[in-house]
Amino acid sequence: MIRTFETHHIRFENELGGMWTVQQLSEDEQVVKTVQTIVPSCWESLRGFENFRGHCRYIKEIETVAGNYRLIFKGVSHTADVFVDGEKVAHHYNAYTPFEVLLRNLGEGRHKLEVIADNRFSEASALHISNDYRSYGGISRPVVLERLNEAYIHHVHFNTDMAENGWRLTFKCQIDNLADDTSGYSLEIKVADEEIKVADIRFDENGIATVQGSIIISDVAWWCPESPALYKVHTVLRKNGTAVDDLIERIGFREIKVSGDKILLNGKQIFIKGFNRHEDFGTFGCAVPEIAMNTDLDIILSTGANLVRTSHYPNDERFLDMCDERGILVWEESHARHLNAKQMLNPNFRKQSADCIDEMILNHYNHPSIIIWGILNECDGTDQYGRECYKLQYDQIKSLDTSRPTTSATFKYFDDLCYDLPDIVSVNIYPRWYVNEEPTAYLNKIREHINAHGGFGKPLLISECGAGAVYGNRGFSEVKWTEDRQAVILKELLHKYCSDKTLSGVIIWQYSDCRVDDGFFAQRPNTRNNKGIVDVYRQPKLAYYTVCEQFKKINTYTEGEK
Ligand code: ADA
Repeated sequence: MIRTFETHHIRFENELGGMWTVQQLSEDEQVVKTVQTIVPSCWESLRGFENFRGHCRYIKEIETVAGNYRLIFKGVSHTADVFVDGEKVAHHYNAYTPFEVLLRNLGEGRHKLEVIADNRFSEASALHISNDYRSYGGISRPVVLERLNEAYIHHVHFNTDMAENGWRLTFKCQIDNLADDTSGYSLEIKVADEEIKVADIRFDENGIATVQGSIIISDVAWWCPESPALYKVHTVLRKNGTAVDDLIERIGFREIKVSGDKILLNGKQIFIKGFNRHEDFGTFGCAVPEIAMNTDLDIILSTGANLVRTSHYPNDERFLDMCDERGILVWEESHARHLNAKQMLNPNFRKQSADCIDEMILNHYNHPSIIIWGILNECDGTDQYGRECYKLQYDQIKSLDTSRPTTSATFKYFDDLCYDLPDIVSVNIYPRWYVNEEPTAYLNKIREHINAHGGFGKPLLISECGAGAVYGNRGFSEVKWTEDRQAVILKELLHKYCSDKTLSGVIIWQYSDCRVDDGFFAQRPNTRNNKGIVDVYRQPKLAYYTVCEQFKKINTYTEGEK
């Protein structure tokens, strides 16, 4: 499945799933072993590859008629080099964002597609470093082959804003032209019984046209957690009246705003109660099967939660589609976790971060479930260079999307120099786990500092709090790492923080246990981050029931003033 809904009636697209050949390569490029596998998948799912950190060659033969094609990789972990018939056609860094390559005038017949996937750590990789989650290896998300006409719709973004007599729907569409003939093109956009027509499209010297506009639509259902109404938007490109390409996107009529220290969804103040979720499932690694994505949302919704934070990277768009459909709010964040000052000085850091933000927003813009863009989880904003990095990324996000608030989760509460930069201030705190502090007093100390250093008057989120437990480890002693202790800690945290009307929400660390890189084995039993309320196979710990009890007491909409 490419998306959970059909995205084209006219354009030909085909998912290059099924069997691929995988060659495990040695450091000197020799083939060590060759197996067959299903794509998408992680190679850690394969016998003999469970702990492999290196590079592999994926091979698939494709057959085409003559024409222009676009290859789209939804995710290759973590660095990809792509070859078609032996010619290198693409390079991409980062497992968590899509990339594409145009194959112009591809001949009729069979073609050899090769992808070198590499999950090694080196200076070439500023964001995938040994971390408290595993950087897996493989073609971990779908591969799509599209056949294109001479001109095609590259993408179209939609904004929905509450207006006096309904909703203002704003669109911005990019059309790419691969031929010299640029005459006779027009566009039509159909949504909710409305149709927008744009005639006489003009292309620039690079063969790119940008078409934008807006209309007021009055009679539509709103998108909200309790009623996530979705509308398909069918954009059709015509040449001299004949339809030559199309793109179906899906939107929700909703508005997210920050007003003072409140977060407003469709004009109503909300309290976020959520989970941090890594893309990780047992032996499937980050290539979480579609059914597992949906059952994750079943479990998350069953607790009374209303948000998922995509800690700490952009997620698979099929999961985001499911969040759109299920009414789960999303804080999606660009890829980074706990990079110190030295790691942020890696010469690749700024470009790799900027590319990730560009690709995240380009591809995920239309998801109504995404209400917050996050960056730089627990990175270093305590000196001027770090602050400059944060500011660059916040400014980049605002240049791409002004419709959503920004934030970043800090753990350097008393040294952070960036509280004036984001729309929402977020803190990762672990009272009763890493520090034996009383939760409310601990938070108040931090909040006092934030208010005095640029964060006053902004919404405050607890972006992480929680405790660890090894699944099945029970005991009267309630020592740390027992399920009993995890449940006791979470009960206190959620009772106190969910009743704190000065907060805009609490996001538990974390939803499920996940595998971590070998470098973290010493402080992570079974080389896993065990702070999930379910284990890697979604078996509930005692804490699951505690969270259900606590979250279900709290409404998503905050009645009255704080
Ligand atoms: C940090 C970090 C998480 C995780 C957590 C933990 O807050 O943001 O990724 O590592 O700590 O389990 O300690």
